Amino acid sequence: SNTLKVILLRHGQSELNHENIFCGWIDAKLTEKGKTQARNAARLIQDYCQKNGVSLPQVGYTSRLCRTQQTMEVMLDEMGLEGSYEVVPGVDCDIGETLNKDVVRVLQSWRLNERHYGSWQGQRKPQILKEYGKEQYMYIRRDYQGKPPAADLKREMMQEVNDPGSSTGYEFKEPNRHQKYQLEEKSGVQLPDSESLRDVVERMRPFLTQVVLQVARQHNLESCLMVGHGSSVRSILKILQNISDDEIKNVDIPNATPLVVELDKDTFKFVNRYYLDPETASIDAEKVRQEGFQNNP
Ligand code: DG2
Repeated sequence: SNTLKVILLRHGQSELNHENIFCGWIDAKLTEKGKTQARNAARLIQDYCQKNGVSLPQVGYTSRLCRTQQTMEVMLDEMGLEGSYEVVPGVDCDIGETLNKDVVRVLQSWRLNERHYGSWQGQRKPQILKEYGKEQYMYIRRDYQGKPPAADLKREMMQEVNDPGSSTGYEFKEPNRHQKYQLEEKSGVQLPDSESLRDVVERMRPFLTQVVLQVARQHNLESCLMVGHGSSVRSILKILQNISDDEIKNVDIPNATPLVVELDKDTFKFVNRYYLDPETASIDAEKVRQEGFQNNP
């Protein structure tokens, strides 16, 4: 076939998705439901590849947050690739010159991280909706330029969920993110304390065009697998499909629902895009949109 298949999905349900809490760069884990979702996603991708004569992805990408890494791991295990993949944390483009055909290479990059949700991180969606009102709430969540107030970085990382002793029921500790993002800081990357979707698109674009697409070209790949987040997946779609600043407001990304973006192999022009399970995708996308408007997600 003449197209490159970029297989794209958001991680499975995280502990904070489950609690209806804004997560952003907080490093929440998957719930059991999230893992099941990841296994289902892997099966859909396997069926798709088999039916269409596309080889399974040889290269995968995740963010530096563990919910995408866990999703990838569960998926690769489900595909029978347990033990035959290698994980390479990287800043930008260090995927290496050669690929071993029997080993899936998974590159982790901060550029695939979720949008930094500023001071909204760790806060309950219904609570923020009440504080800001419907219009501001949706503006900051979905407008291309919408940006929450900057975070107090001391509250950045949620270490333990479910601490009944703290006022929100959640305990924040301060292992500070310098520890986690040493690699990035050494390379001079300026890490954000709040981002709009525009900011995410700006940090994503060079990674997509200079790494993901170039690696596909260099190794003549038929497909690659990207596990991102709500807003990082929206950014990838915006770039690959050239969606307008206005239209992207209406796009919501459900958990662990694989989406294929077909690009012309030579020009990387957008050819087609489809969910592997379109009915579930549209129901679940609508639920994402409504988050905060009811207490139970
Ligand atoms: C969600 C997106 O991101 O929230 O940061 O809470 O994909 O990492 O679970 P993800 C978060 P919304 O923008 O959809 O409210």
